[in-house]
Amino acid sequence: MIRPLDAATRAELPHTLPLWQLAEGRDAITRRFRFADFSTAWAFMSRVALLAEKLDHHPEWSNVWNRVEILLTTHDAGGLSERDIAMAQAIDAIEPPRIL
Ligand code: H2B
Repeated sequence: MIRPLDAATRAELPHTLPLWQLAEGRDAITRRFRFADFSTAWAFMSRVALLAEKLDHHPEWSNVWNRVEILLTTHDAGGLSERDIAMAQAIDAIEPPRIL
């Protein structure tokens, strides 16, 4: 079992992860990405997949052609945990080519 985020860390989320939003109706964060085309979106997803395996933390996500939507939450914690912050920061650090 992983501990859920404490209240102070949660309150700081807009500053810690300014590119992510709180999900509606879930204790989760989301970010939407848009790329030049499907191939670029898929290349990005491949990198996220490798990160997920490395960090042992897996996104809920979807892809429609050049768009990718990622939702992060920690199933073992029943909501947000430090693992989601670490994963979001790792995703944010992926180099371009990415968002248009
Ligand atoms: N990913 C996410 N998002 N939440 C988890 O609780 C989680 C995971 N748990 N990836 C990991 C894998 C766990 O199931 C394995 C056994 O470490």
